[in-house]
Amino acid sequence: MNCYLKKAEENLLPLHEYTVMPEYEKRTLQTGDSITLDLGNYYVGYFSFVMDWVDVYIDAPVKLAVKFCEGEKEIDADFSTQTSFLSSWLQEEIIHVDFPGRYNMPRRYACRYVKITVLFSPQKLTLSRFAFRATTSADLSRLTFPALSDSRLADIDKVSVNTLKNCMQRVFEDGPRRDRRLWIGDLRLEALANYYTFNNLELVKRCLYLFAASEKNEHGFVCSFVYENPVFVSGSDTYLVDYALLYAATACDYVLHTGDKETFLDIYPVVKAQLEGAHSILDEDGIISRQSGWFVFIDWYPSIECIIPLHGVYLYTLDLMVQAVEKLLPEDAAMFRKWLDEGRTNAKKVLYDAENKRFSNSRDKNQYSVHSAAWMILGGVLEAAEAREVLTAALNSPESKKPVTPYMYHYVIEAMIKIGMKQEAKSLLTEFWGEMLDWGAVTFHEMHIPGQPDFSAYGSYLTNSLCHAWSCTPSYFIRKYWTK
Ligand code: RAM
Repeated sequence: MNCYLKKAEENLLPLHEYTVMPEYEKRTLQTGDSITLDLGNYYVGYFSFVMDWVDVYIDAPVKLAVKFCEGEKEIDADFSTQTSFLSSWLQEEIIHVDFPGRYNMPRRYACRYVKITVLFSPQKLTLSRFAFRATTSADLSRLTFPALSDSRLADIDKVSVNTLKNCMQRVFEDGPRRDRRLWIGDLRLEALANYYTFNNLELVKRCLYLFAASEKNEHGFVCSFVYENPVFVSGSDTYLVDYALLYAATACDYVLHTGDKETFLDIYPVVKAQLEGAHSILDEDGIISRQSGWFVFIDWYPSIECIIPLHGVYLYTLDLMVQAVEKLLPEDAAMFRKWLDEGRTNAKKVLYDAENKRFSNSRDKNQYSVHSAAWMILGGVLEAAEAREVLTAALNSPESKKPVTPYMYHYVIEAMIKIGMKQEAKSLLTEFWGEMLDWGAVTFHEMHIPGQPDFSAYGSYLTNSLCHAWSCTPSYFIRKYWTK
């Protein structure tokens, strides 16, 4: 076994389990009847129930449709007519229960509501003693909640923590209903929020090792996601350059947070290779160049152009690398510092439109976006005063493309804090994440456009993930910056 994989396995700890029993008033059911259970919160785990006969023994299998719903809208939606290319993630089973007694459903589900419809029963029956065995690798006994005078922020913090808790399983999953796997972009944000909440360091270590063990492409980039259960599979040939860089950023955050140099140095060859890979694809102007295929993520905005944001991710990661290796590996730190200085100078020269105070360039079809402003600021291309003007204009302009994911909003908020817009950052966070609370969220969603509850990048709102890892970072900001 690959030695990185072995270390990943050594850091796999048993999951915590607890059973949730929803309230339900038992009644007699027959063919055609439906019941809906509300677990009272969102959980990830395994469902079971007891079926019993009423006055006549049930002498043939009972056919049930059991539907697990992340949100209320799924309860009455017809999953069978869903045409989204992601529709097999919708959680609905047709089961046959042969005998009275407890029935354990074998698959893992992620939901708040469970709807059961009796499709056929030869006799009257009852369903009762519902039990949802929830799992998480978050140790709830480690969690404390900060005293916040702003109750809206306190509510946002609670829902963020709930989101993170449910995504923390054998790995930091992106979404426990969809895609149920370890993606780099999600991992980085979950790890940050985890440091300020559950502080499960083994889980971060495990995930860092899993990517170190993954396949690499011709530039040395790690795969953007891996599967680890039941077998380790890395790839599907997805190599996103921004995610590869953010793998290095995650390793830097880890060593800066924990001081665990041993783990960092262990994976360092892979970490360093991500920066070298990005440096090797700079064009003649010293700007990261476009590669063939699906090569960068940034956000789910349908036609977002990515070169400027990606160059910002490169600079941002270099900056973190300098901090992480300054004392440990001074020669490498000097090399990263040089690349960073050159990268910033080139960005300002080539990608910045100083007259209009915006980042836009033919490489990105002159598209104007909040994404490019935020990432260039995180890359340290502008001084704070000018950066404030640029970001404020991009956020307020009717012409600019705006993010559609909490993932990208995380980086917008971080950029604001970096350039001294702390108050504005807090208001934006409260407004953006707060609207999801108004829509009834008990976990934060994968995508969110203010005022457009049905938006989806996947052809159907139903296949959006309603408990999505990358949405959990309000807890990071609140606990790091806004608690007294
Ligand atoms: C989707 C998921 C995941 C994200 C990738 C890029 O499949 O939302 O969280 O990291 O896209």
